[in-house]
Amino acid sequence: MDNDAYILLGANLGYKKETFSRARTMIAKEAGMIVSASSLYQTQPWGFESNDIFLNQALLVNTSLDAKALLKVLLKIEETLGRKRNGKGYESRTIDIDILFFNNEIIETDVLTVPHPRMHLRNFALEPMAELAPDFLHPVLNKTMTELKQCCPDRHKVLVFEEQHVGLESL
Ligand code: PH2
Ligand code: MG
Ligand code: MG
Repeated sequence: MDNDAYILLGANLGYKKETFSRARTMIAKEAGMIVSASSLYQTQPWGFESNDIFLNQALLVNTSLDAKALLKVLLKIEETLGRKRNGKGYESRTIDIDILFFNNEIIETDVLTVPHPRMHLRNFALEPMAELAPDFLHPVLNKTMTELKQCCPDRHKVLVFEEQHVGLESL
């Protein structure tokens, strides 16, 4: 059976736009078809101090993998794209690929929590999600992405860096 996964790319080190492009290519090859993509957003670091601004983008991926297998693939792609972890707290990174939603499922295992437990507190996740899927319902909070964005108290700045255009060839 096919699954719809909303995932979020994030990076604040290196050639972020280029890294995203490589990540999308690898996701399409190893995880499943990228059905849609949000604009690229420039976002202030949330939860830690850094002068390195983030780039974030949400994707809808149609995948035959289950959530655990998808996570494994995404972690491998992170590693290939130079992700280093020190294991404690938030830190700057070349790429982070998080599963925000997996169908309407609620998943709690030792390695994975879906919906992402903090996505509703973060403009950098809500803005791209509200663009991509404004009416998608958070299966735990029972609010749409638009509603969550409107009631989110986060004041970190989020700016469109590069708009997602519909390709001319598809018009
Ligand atoms: N990811 C984090 C912590 N803080 N801030 C922004 N702006 N974008 C992120 O992707 C991000 C963050 C944890 O993964
Ligand atoms: Mg993250
Ligand atoms: Mg992560």
